[in-house]
Amino acid sequence: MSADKPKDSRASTQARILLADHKPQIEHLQRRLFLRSSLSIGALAMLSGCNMQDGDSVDKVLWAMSRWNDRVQGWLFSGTKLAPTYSASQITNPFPFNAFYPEFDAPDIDGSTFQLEVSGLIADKRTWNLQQLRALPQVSQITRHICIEGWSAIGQWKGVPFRTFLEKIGADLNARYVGFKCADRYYSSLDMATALHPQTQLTLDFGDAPLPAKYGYPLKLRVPTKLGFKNPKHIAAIFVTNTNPGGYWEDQGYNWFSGL
Ligand SMILES: Nc1nc2c(c(=O)[nH]1)N[C@H]1C(S)=C(S)[C@@H](COP(=O)(O)O)O[C@H]1N2
Ligand SMILES: [Mo]
Repeated sequence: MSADKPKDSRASTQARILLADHKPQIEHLQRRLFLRSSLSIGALAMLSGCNMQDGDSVDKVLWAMSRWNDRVQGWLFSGTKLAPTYSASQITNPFPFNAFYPEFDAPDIDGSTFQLEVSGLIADKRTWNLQQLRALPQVSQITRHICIEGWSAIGQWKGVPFRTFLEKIGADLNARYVGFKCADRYYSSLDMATALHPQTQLTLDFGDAPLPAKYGYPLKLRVPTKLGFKNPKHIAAIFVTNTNPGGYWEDQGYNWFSGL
């Protein structure tokens, strides 16, 4: 499926029309069924079979489908599908800012004292400063960031292939999840296949300069195979675990897998 044209756009349009009377549910539906046509159609069938006046039962069905969706996508995902890449002339300028707060509230972090914490199922629990992270191999890529709120933008990010970093810290690559804690209380997590994906990047630069505060200084994770909310900015700590750590939006109903 191309990142530009989700196959289910017709089905989700139908869903929007059908659910026009159920405004509180619409936003959730869009978030949870955004990515998969089979689920959109299945959801409509199931929803029409349940009492649409009853917000609770609609919600239960959606949660069940969302969990099923995560499982199936996890089974199908090969870890090899590549997100499209773009040329420098296609870069979006200005690039949009997004967070759960306005831009002027973006955390102001001192890079000279910054220490990335690493923990969980890893061999080497020493912290990392920015100099050490910059001494690792750096790769640049131009990809599309897709936000669930309905916008997308092309940007260039440079950093350490995340697989390289996980290998450096002796992470158990058979563990199930990698979790992220951010300086602004945001948090998120990825399945290990996505963490090891060749395009998943521990990012230090936006364009040719260090990440500006609004885009995640000093460190973010760029995951072009996932929706924007699974790209944590201002990363303070990374941990490897077999228990799903959830995430800031994931725990409020956004589909956890949300990607290829
Ligand atoms: N720490 C942190 N990371 C975050 C968020 C946030 O609020 N805090 N918002 C997420 C969402 S929903 C999006 S779309 C992208 C926005 O990244 P940008 O500001 O570089 O466009 O960051 C993601 N990562
Ligand atoms: Mo987003």
